[in-house]
Amino acid sequence: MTLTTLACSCRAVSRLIPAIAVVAAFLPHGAQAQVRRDMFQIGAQRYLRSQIPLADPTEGHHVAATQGFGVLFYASGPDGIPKTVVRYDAFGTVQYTRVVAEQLDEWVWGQDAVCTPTHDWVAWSTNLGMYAAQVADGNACPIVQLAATYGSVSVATDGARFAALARETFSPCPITVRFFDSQSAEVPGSGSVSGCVGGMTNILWDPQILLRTGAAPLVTYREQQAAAWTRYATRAFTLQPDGTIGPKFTIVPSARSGGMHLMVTDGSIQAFLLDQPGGNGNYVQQRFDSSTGAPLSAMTPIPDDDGAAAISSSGRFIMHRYDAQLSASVFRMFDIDGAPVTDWFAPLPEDELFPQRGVDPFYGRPVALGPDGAIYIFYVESDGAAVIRSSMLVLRPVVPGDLDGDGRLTNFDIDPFVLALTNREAYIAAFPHIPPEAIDILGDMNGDGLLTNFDIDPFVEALVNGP
Ligand SMILES: [Ca+2]
Ligand SMILES: [Ca+2]
Repeated sequence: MTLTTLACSCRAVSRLIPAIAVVAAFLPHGAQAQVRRDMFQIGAQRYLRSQIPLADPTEGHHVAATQGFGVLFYASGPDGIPKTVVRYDAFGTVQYTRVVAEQLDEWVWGQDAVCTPTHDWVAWSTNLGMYAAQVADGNACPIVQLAATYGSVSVATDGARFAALARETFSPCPITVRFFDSQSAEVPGSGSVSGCVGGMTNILWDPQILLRTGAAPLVTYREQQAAAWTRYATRAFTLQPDGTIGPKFTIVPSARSGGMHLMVTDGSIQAFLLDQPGGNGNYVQQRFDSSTGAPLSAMTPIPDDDGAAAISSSGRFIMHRYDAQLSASVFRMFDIDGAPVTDWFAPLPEDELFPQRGVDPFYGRPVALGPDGAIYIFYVESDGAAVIRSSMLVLRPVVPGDLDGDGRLTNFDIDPFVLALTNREAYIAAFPHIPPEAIDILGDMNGDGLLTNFDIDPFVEALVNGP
């Protein structure tokens, strides 16, 4: 199919497919629920919005994302739900649901997860110890015990290997770090550390393992300032191949408290620090060199936030807060250096999300932002005592004309475009990963909401000259 033959090969097709459609999808624990998909606009960017209710409401949760995929890791209390991983594609379709550990009278302290196109790693802490496991292609690999008591967990990947970190809460031995390949085998000589590492104290909060391509792994942490419970410095050290630690260096010496989120983006560290005491209680953002701790950007206030950040591997990040006036969780995206990319937006009015919500306002968190710009948000509705309902929401940027669904408009979209226009049943059979109700959303080039012959000329125009 060439551009010349494209326009004349298409016969008249006009289908009235509702912009909002409802389909069934498989959900955790064998139950079925309704997936709702429609269009959503944030600024000039259109999104395919997929809302996926969870069959069993759950509270504990972690969300991670990569190109094309997002992972929800959730668990609940002793009377609750096994620790479970659900992988969604950016169209909101469940790829698999996998229980990684049965519930054994454990309570869950913390969770972490990383997501790659082919492997997901999760780590969690319970009263019985800290654990990590890989989930790949729908199979759960053996569970690794990182430590025998509870504490903080962190997992990371550089695409080739995975690292899991555990920090025991009451142990003088601050960290355990272990490295694994994509088959869950421990990587020999990779610098795995178990037990005490030299020169550390137990004043080490929120340690995170960061993997950098072509450089030694990094552990970042908050170190309490002497005699000041609420004041911390953000520091880091490298892990050497022999399992020893390199020199510690300071990233943020200032006396700032509260949450901190770090991730390597293009070899830099993205840091979020709660600007108090003395500040206004909002977060500030700054990037640092991951080898020296030297600042790479000015310290930028993030206005009006009160929520945690989610950072994409592209360096973009998203903040979250509860808007009492809207009675809704709102989100805002920023570029790698803290400039707003969007205004604050409510991804879904809460009355639409939870029509029978309880007396407590629902909250929407956590959130993950993929490098493809897809946003994954896990919503929970509570009546103040228990979780009543929970729901996954996926916002996938719509690239008009992207009928093969890879997130870009290229020549590979010509044949799918023609097929969707001329034979929708054949298109649905050829592109099963694309929800049928998304065809008009993806194929509509002239803004009337439908894929018709009137979209041919704008499609060719966009392909030749860009959107
Ligand atoms: Ca495409
Ligand atoms: Ca159209």
